[in-house]
Amino acid sequence: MAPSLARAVGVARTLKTAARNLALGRDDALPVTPELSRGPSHKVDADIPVDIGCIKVFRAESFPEAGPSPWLDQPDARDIIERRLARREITPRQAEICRYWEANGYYVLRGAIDPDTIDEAWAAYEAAIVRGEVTLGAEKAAEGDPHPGRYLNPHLKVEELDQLLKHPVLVNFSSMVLGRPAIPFQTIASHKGSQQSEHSDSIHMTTYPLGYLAACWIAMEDIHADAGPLVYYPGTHRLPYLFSHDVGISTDDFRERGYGAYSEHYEPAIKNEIAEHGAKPAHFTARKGDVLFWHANLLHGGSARVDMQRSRKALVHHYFAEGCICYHDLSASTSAVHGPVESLPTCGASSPDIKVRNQIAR
Ligand SMILES: O=C(O)CCC(=O)C(=O)O
Ligand SMILES: [Fe+2]
Repeated sequence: MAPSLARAVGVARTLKTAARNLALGRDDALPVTPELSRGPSHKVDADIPVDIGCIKVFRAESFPEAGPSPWLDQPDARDIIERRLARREITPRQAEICRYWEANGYYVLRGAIDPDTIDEAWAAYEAAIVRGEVTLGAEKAAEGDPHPGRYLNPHLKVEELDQLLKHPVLVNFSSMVLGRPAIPFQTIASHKGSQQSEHSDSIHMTTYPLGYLAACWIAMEDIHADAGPLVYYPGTHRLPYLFSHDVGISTDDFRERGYGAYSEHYEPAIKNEIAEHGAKPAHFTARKGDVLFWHANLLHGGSARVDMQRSRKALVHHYFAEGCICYHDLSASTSAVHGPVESLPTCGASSPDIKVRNQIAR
């Protein structure tokens, strides 16, 4: 393509995405853009209230089996979508997305972020690496692997990535599917395919009530099929949630052996689930700026890197919903979103629900 034509195509694409972003950002009958500056919250919006200060062990089995489930996980989600559409609380386009999400547990928003925003964000990340503010490990997948490893929470170091985490299209989409304001939680930047075994993010970031986590994967460049694209299994969000306790990882086990215990127990259990249910993989071969959103329990991972030379630049965002307790089931610890452990309210300070408190503390 001639440079001037390429530039014109680029400008047209940017304008088209900007127009769509405006529409998506504004078209938000359901989502409410949260106040992003808010500090840690301990208010829990659940059918059975739980006092965060009384929980001794942050594991799934410590919490009551209680909802409410996110609106699109409810048995009558389809009817709720149609009712909300009829009341004009959501647009026909949002209804279509919600129906798709309910059935498949993911959604691909093509061209969600304009290429210029992507390039500026990635350039800022690279500049932080050059300045030594972000240090990447080698994480070599094989001899001659030319690409560096992943970085957790780069948005804390790079302003442009923090802006992207708060991008209205991403926050509003997540708020819409969660049915509550989405709060930015965590980011991961990668230059290459992770080849990470299949998992549900809910074992890494669990919420009470369950299901109030949404993730998105932003293609920071065009993603080739040989680069080890994200692999995901449509419909698996409906399988039962699997936690450490369910696969025989005790708190001591994780403390002593860490992710060795996870690889030994959790990963094969997930592979079994996939095989047993005949779940079919899909691969996110994307154009720069495309975004894949997925449900708290959708099984996914990093597929094999066929061509080690190919990069796979991406950012993953995780958002959780307002009014949840977030914790790390494997290590049985409360999430940093609630602030330091010392700052958690003391037992009895935040909830009057004595019955549940006794049950939890037992
Ligand atoms: O990027 C990948 O290959 C996997 C990322 C992932 O599973 C996650 O961040 O939740
Ligand atoms: Fe994941």
